[in-house]
Amino acid sequence: MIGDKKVLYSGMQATGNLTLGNYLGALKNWVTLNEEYECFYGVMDLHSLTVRQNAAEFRKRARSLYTLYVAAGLNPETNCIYFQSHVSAHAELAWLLNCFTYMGELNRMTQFKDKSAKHADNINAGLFTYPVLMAADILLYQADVVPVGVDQMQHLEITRDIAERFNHIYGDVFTIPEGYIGKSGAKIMSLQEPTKKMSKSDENANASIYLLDDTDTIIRKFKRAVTDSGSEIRYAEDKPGICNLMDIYTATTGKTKEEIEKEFDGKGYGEFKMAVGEAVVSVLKPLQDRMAELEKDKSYIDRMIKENDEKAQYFANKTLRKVQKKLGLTERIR
Ligand code: ATP
Ligand code: LTN
Repeated sequence: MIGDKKVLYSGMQATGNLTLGNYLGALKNWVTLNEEYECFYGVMDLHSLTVRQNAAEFRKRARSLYTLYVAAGLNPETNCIYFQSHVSAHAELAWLLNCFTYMGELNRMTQFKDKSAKHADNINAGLFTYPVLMAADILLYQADVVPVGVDQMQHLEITRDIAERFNHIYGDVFTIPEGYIGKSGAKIMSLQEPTKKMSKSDENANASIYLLDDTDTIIRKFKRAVTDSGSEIRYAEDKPGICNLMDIYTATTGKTKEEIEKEFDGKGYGEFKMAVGEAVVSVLKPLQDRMAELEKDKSYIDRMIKENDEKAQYFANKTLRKVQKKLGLTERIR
């Protein structure tokens, strides 16, 4: 708790361009939950380093992600939006928590398995201990709730296990966080292979809608989206392509599956794809306009970065000092 509010923590890696999956699965929910909680949102640039980055591009992309959070509707004056690498307590707590995490637990993480298969030439220790750094992110701020897409729930479970293990030995040091999955958009699938999640690191650009794609590109990608045999717009297990488009339509218009089935009764896939494309454009266009505005005002974003770094450091260091003390590390002399 900070004041009388519960704490919300979340973040995204600064790798690749954000997709509609990131928006509907995460960012959009953050905005909805915003009022109710004291919120911290990190640009997870340390996590991004588990994959090789080009320094110049990376720097630009991380800043752009920060601005995108703001463009999506998170007010940096009332929410703490900051860069993970600017708060050294993240790396420090991650080390301490490494000593409370078992190899066997980390070995079970599906993201580690997936990413090792994808980057077979660079299976580094950071990729393996990635969930421990994520646990440190969350636990430093004593978060009550962590909104993420379904794919991150396993990392949230390990965070809870680590926190409970630590608390069991040292008393109530960490708040045990709960995951939060939004009602719709929890898992948006690839437009080209609808059994695979839409991912910003997908090599096929037609598989993902990027948040900064222009209108024509968005419509074209939806027109080309892989659909299933048959012609009915129906939410059914054997129609992963149509289900995904319906999920996207629900998440962008608020319409239920029944309403959509009724709306497109007797109409073909072509017409439905167009409607989904237009619904997505109407959600992304205002965000893109705001992004362009914000990018013109460098000094505003700079000021927000500076103020929020300090705020994040204050709360993070408070927890870190408590942990260090519990562990018996020698106290600083002031
Ligand atoms: P990468 O492809 O590089 O692994 P990613 O697209 O999965 O990245 P992350 O940075 O890992 O993106 O995730 C940011 C947030 O977006 C997380 O909360 C994650 O659960 C959510 N998210 C990512 N992809 C999707 C998706 N396809 N559907 C719903 N939520 C998603
Ligand atoms: N692993 C997350 C990004 C992330 C995160 C966090 C999310 C890093 N630290 C803490 C929530 C809370 C991902 O989305 N891939």
